[in-house]
Amino acid sequence: NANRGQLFDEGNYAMFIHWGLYSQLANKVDGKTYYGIGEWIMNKNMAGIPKDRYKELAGTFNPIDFDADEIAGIAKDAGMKYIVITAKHHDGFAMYHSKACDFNIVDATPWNKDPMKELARACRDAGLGFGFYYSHNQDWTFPGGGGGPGKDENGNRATFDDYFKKKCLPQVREITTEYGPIEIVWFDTPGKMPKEYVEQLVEVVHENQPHAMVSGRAGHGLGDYQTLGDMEVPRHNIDGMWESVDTTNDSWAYAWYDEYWKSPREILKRLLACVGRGGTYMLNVGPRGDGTIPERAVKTLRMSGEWIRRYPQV
Ligand code: FUL
Repeated sequence: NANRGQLFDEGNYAMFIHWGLYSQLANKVDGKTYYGIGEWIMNKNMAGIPKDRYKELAGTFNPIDFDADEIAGIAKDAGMKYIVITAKHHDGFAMYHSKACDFNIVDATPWNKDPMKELARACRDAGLGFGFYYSHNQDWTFPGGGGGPGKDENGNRATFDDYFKKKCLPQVREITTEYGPIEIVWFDTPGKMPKEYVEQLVEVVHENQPHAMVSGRAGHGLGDYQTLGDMEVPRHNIDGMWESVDTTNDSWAYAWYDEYWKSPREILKRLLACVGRGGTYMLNVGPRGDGTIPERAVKTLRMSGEWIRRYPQV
């Protein structure tokens, strides 16, 4: 599809959002703080929260202050062109209404709403593109998922193929059909996922969303462009279509202690380093469990946005 690169041609600055059940923990479990990237809190290298206990977090997830128009407005004012948000991270919790798995924000939380319907609409209203992050390989709560439980509820062995057919593929169908036109599906950490699975996912995305791009981390070189390492800002030119993903502070997901904010000047430097070398810069914010974006992140984005508006040719 000749159209597919259009997104990067027309908009090389984007908002990335990591938001999920982990956001309400903010890196603190039973009074103890764990330092690291917040969306990994469940993992054994962080707090090591057992699956069933982690799942209980859905019962208290109630982001009453989530405001899709406000978030879209922040991105727009910053000079960003699209938003990519976690539909499902490694923890396996779907932040949208999934029919394939009831461990999702509508069926499992008291809030009972689908924020992605709202955000997709708000982005369209603001003239922004919209897309989903989807952890296709790692799924720490579904039987057979990468890094997940090896057995189902009845104690039967579950394979990656079980997870793929029951959850991953149906969910990728959902996110590419239920939210209108989307610009990107951002797969991540393919690990040792066999090629035939990645091929199927890429096919589903391209079939349902001919205009959408698949991230460089789909695996097996099947993405539509190159995604650099986490927070990697290149010091040399790079050929082809590529993207850098960065954070406003240190963690992707909200962490209560993480006040290591990059200054607006630092953000601009990193943005310009990417854009100047022909790449796209996707900058992350981590909303709190209540749905609000930390003030310092908002301020940084606004200040760099003011500079961008003054020099629109950049
Ligand atoms: C990584 C993931 O494991 C992180 O949690 C985060 O989503 C980052 C953008 O990609 O590899």
